[in-house]
Amino acid sequence: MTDRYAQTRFLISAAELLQLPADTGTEVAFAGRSNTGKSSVINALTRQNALARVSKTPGRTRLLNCFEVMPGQRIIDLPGYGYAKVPERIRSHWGEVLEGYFQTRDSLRGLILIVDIRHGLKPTDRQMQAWCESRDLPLHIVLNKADKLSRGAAAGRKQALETEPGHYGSVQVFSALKKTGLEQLTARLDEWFDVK
Ligand SMILES: Nc1nc2c(ncn2[C@@H]2O[C@H](COP(=O)(O)OP(=O)(O)OP(=O)(O)O)[C@@H](O)[C@H]2O)c(=O)[nH]1
Ligand SMILES: [Mg+2]
Repeated sequence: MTDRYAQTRFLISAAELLQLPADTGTEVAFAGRSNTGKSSVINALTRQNALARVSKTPGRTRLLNCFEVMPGQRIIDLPGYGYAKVPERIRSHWGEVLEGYFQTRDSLRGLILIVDIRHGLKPTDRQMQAWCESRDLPLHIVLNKADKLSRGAAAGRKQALETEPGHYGSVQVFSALKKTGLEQLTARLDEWFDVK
């Protein structure tokens, strides 16, 4: 496994699309429901405990947090969707920002969808999945928090998802807590970042 993701550094937190870095090079977005562990997965990947903020309070990531893996190679930690306690006004604002991001970002090369393995894909996750498929955007689904299930049960969840009729996207089991599944995740990112 390469160490290249350990070099990742924080670039900028954008509240609006206009604040994002120039839309050049290659970008990979991490999306998913609130509290599924997007920030924790990024920290595990980069082996930095506090690069992306982690919180026990769902809905913590309110900004598009941009990280640079290498010049021209970025990771974006997106705010989680589906957290009911976020006021409607903010939720609809974020819906628009996220939609704008996905519709306009030319450098977006792939989407990492973080899912709580215990809960599986929820309707908004399904929408993201369908959206990726309609665009031919590569999708990698990370079933996180696998430490909460037995190994067999975790493998079963993965298989059930992969064998759904019309399934789109690669799938893996992951635990940000135990740092398991990192090799598969880095292999997929290496593909998108065109690492030789
Ligand atoms: N057991 C377990 N807990 C995890 C794992 N990954 C994240 N968590 C916990 O889940 C909670 C949410 O993690 P975050 O990384 O903040 O989740 P997030 O998806 O970035 O959340 P938002 O930014 O609020 O959408 C924290 O309490 C984490 O410690 C994991 O693999 N296993
Ligand atoms: Mg977060």
